[in-house]
Amino acid sequence: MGMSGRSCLLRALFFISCFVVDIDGEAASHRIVLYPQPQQQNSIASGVYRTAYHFQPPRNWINDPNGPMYFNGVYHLFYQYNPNAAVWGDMHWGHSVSVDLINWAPLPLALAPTSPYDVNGCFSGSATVRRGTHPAVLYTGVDANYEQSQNLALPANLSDPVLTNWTKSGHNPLISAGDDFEATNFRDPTTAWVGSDGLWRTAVGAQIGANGTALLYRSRDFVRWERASRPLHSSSGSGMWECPDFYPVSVVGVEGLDTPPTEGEVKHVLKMSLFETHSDHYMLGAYDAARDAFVPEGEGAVDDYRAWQRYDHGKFYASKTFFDAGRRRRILWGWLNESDSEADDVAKGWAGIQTIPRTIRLDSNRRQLIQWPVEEVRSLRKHVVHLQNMELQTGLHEIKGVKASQADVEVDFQLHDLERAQTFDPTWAMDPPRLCAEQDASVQGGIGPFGLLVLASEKLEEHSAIFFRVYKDQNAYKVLMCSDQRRSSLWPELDKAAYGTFLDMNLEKESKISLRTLIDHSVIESFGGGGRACISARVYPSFFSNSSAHLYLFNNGSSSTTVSRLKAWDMAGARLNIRVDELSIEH
Ligand code: DQQ
Repeated sequence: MGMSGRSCLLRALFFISCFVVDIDGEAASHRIVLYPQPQQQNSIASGVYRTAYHFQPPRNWINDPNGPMYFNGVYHLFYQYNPNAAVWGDMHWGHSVSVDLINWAPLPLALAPTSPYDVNGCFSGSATVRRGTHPAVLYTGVDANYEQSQNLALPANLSDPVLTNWTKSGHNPLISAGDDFEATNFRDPTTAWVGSDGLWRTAVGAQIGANGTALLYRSRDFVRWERASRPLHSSSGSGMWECPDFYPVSVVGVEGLDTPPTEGEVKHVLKMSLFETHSDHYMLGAYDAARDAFVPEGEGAVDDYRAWQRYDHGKFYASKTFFDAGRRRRILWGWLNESDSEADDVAKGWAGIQTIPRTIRLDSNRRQLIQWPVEEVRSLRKHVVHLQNMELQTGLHEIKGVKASQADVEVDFQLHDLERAQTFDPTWAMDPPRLCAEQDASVQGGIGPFGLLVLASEKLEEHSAIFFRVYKDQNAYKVLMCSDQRRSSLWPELDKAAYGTFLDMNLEKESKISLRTLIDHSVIESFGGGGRACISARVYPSFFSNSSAHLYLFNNGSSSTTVSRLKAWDMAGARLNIRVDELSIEH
């Protein structure tokens, strides 16, 4: 097929996909049932959307990752868990352990809301491995008046290799709210660190007036804590800061760092989860140890959260990092909520998953963080489809031979004819998701849109598009990355969003844009530009119950691009709920 034929085909397919969506919506509201119809199966509840290799427990609701840690050769992942329902509430700490971050064994609940100070929930918190030998978790308790305090729990038996049981401290509650803020806005202590004075520090999220803040507390014995006169950091108008996270990153190497180092060639990261927008933002900066304060730099120094950077531009919240002392890396986990309705969650009996654990480090440009799935994920790769130096002209190219609902796809797009890029309108910089929706995959451009159509039905009525578009700005090229779920499913009442961001990269120098997308039934987790931008999404294609998914490369730009390399792997399922004795724990 020639180029114009492909172009026609592409336009036709996009047209059909829009048309079918509209017609279906129209028809749905005027449907007349002449004969009794078989009950339509609620496809959301059918089980096909459960993940094969993203962490989730067998049933019920989960949200924030809590207290992740590496201890004695075992990875611990705790998480906010409602053991009795697939909706938020009655918060416990669930607990699973792993030796490879891929296969997990569930343990009994680590924390339950049984004490007066946490009777309304054991909310989020962090683990600290004190002196490398004594793990402790600090967590938020919510009392009968919904007032929040910070509390301590310790392993009941340190010689148990998986730390099955946890005991709440008899000194709880350790830290109560101050008089200058609402006790209902005081939660989620960080991993603690020791200052040069030998005192422990932890930061707790709070809201004072309209200001989001990470309050700082110090302690000699981990039990008696005093509030510092200044917060670690605060900002005006950003509202409640949930789940703060504070850690160093190396400026010179790729190794992760443990929380204490304040000297040497490091920068510090302060992350906060903004309650009002349900998005995680971070700032790069320095830790001024003398003042015990975080000093943001660059865009973080602008006192407006819209200028702060984001870990992920899609569905991603309440994340937390930990230092993996075994492999000297820092690992990030985030919570991916569902995009369906609460009624759907109840019908399917579960809600919430965790992202793939991602290593996190500073980019060589020192301006942003780079995230990448932990290398252990590669152990799940099976059969591979490989393409090299393929000219991707305007049109669609199906990637056959891979199970498209459970795959890991890596692709490099080599660009040429950059001068054909569309001219950039500076107002577009304000709202990349809107730009992704307005200039979606069906809107022809100069350089791009090109990328992947994933979880696509045979006739493309349903698909999600992950794509790039290049614009020519005054002195540089701008690269837009989008993940558009608006046509991901014919099921109504889903949150079908278009997400997007600009990639901070020098396209003239690199001339190549890479994309890695992890596809896992209802998850699309994408890493653009080698992990400079991430977008995670949750989708529920309606065709899943009776037909299999397709995967395409596409280009809807007037200029061709070269797929210099594509590898798409079938992914094996992780074993997410094995018995502890099936883990090979080395003693
Ligand atoms: N989730 C927890 C809180 C935290 C919030 C409650 C963030 O501790 O602030 O489930 O999602």
